[in-house]
Amino acid sequence: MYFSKDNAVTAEMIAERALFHLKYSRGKTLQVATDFDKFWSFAHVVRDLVIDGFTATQEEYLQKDVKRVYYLSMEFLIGKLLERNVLALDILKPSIEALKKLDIDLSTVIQMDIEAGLGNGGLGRLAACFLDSMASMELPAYGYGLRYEHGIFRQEFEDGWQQERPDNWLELGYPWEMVRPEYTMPVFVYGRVENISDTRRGKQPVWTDWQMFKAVPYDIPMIGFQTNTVNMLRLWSARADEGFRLDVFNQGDYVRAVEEKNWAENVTKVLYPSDNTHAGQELRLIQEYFLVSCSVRDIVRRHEKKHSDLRDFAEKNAVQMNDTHPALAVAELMRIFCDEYEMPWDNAWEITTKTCAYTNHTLLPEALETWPVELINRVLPRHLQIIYEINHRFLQRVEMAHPGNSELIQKVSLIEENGHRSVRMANLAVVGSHAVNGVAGLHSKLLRERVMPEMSELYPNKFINVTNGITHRRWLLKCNPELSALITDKIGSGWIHNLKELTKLEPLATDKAFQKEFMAIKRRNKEALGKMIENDLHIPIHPDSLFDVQVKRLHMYKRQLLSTMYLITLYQRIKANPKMDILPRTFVFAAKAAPGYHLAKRLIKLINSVAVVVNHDPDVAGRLKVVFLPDYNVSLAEKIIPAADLSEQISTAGKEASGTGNMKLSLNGALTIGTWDGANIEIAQHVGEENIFIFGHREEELHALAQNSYNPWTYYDNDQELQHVLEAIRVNSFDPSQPALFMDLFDDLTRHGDPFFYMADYRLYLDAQEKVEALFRQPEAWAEKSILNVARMGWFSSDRTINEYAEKIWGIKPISIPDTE
Ligand code: 26W
Repeated sequence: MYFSKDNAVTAEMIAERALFHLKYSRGKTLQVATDFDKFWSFAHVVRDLVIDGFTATQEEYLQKDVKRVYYLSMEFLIGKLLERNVLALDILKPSIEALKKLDIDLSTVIQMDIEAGLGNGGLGRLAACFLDSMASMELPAYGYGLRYEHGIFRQEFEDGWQQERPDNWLELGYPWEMVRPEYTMPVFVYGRVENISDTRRGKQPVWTDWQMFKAVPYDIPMIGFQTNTVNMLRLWSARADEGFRLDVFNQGDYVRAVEEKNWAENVTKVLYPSDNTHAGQELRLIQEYFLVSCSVRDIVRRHEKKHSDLRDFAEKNAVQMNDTHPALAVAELMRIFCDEYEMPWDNAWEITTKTCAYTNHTLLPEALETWPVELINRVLPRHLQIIYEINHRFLQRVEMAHPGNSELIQKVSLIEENGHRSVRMANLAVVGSHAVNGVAGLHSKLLRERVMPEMSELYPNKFINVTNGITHRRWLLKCNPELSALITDKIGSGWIHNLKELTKLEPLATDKAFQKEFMAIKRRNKEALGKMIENDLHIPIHPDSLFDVQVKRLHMYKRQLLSTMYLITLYQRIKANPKMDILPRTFVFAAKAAPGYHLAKRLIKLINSVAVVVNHDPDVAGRLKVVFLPDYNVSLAEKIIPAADLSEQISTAGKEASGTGNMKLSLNGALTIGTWDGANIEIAQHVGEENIFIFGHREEELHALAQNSYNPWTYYDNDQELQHVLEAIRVNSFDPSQPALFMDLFDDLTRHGDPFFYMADYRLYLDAQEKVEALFRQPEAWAEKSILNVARMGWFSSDRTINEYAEKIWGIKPISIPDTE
């Protein structure tokens, strides 16, 4: 329960409990306690406050036997939790007071909090926003994921190059988790299938000779915002089983046996850091199965607490697969129903498909998961049989409806055959689900029309859209406290529960006094970020310059190189004409590149090289600054986003499934310069096309260009500035001691055919930037549009998104948890 009302939590009580934890959990006196000890103790006070709600919530779900949703995801990019939890419990004031008695302030304690970076980017952060919304909307929901020992790597720059360092987030302990060894699950891999005679059922496939290991759950409470609901995120950690490789122990090879035991514990060692490329490692497949296997068992276990059989399983459980990474859930449910519960295939299939749903998050072909049949056969032999059986029955039905159409069969088959055979995980997920959704309007359309046209014709009603959203509790209330206070002051606090209420700000957009207050807050946020940059990177920043922000994973399709080309163009213009009148701009980049993504890593080096030159050139006279902030993560995003003037969302049209950073930035008053892609389109529709800078070729146009043998050189030949920029990249004019360092980038845009249409959009982008510049020179006009962006972004709350999932896909309803005494 939350404690704002009568029986309020007092500062005395918090202080007393924190001192108790300091003494009995940390073994410290106040005199010798470190900041971390104080953080730990305070975090435990907060945690203690939610235990009653946590148990009451589970109890209520059980007693009322409500339908629950299980969100299966290989990634949860949570960030820090302490401040969020304090706000959710509405104990900010007494906490500030209480911590004084521990000789520390809340902001220091919050800084000590531990960053849970268990995700790569958009997909993982979306999962975290969804947990927030599901708890805040009182939905019976669970997150299931993996407790990686090392989350996304820490990024450092050495001589401008990205270096990856391990993230040791668990090193000092993690106060938000509770280990639950009593719910440990066994997991089986490898082995073979034997057909063994069963007296009742005849010959039955039996999976034998497997290796067993264990999954230990760690639960993190997800506290609803000022409600009694406390849901949980259950993260599994791999352990060796005592019986693991008992055969080798028995052979007396003790050391090898212990080594192999180690192998089992490697399963949850590290998050795979590539985003949008499928590498196909055996260990990754085992990770995916590990998540699926123990989560599904746990779901079945919970179901059986109230039900003697599994007949109404689909009426009580919904499983949402976050991309195809957990798509083996389809085969695992079938295996459990058929092999372990002896259910007839057709019944099992009906329950499985009614239970499962699949969200697609990317159209990039290199990201679509396929696993070699040979590999699945070795790791999960029984699952491969089941996948074959699913495919066989599915293709039979396709053949009945479209006799003799072998091309169709080959396209929709779960098995791809080109030289060697692989399982197409997206096809498995589509066939095994009752709903398949894309994450923004255009994306869902392209998913239907371009990626899976045959599937969407076979299942016209399965494919739907649910546009992404973000939790405004983190991405406005928490990260931008001053703006939040101003909003509340003007329109009341209703927006915190219903973000659509922000529209009440609209009439204030032209109010000069309000504009002043609003822009003063933006200015202070910029000063704060500027100070941080000066302290950490020793680059002086002018808070009146336009803060031009591009923060997201580094990828060629996201086109950080396009804004770099613009930046180089501006620099070259200044060099040609040092006295020119140019709007002062601070380019802020932050991005991690997948460790094996060579072009992306080179681009980081390029941006850092340009930064060194531009930031020190006296001709520039401080009018351009380039900052590449290292180690982009959730907490850094929370500092950058409130300080942004301009939000760069310039992906190649048709490539960014949705984007969610675009929403966070606009909600905090940044104007967007963006392509007609992903959720940019819906943002334009909501804020009004006059309040956003849309530019560039649209997806249909690019599609047509590609079909008519697109030639990047045409653009090159017709644009002198473009030639000049490309030349600078080709020869590396930023560091003549290392010529040709960036030849690969140059080649990609020219000789290699410019797959992401940089050349086609370059001039259009520059034109749009010119409009940005002109508007920024009119502070009142800019302020008006900025306010209108904030006022009209309410629809992008993940509460709205989750509502759509709950209604259209899951069929679950909110249930309020009674107060506990
Ligand atoms: C198997 C390798 C791999 C790893 C991660 C393939 C694909 C992924 C993710 C699906 C990539 C991803 O994060 N996609 C992003 O999802 C966001 C949430 O829906 C969208 O807003 C982004 O546009 C999309 O790129």
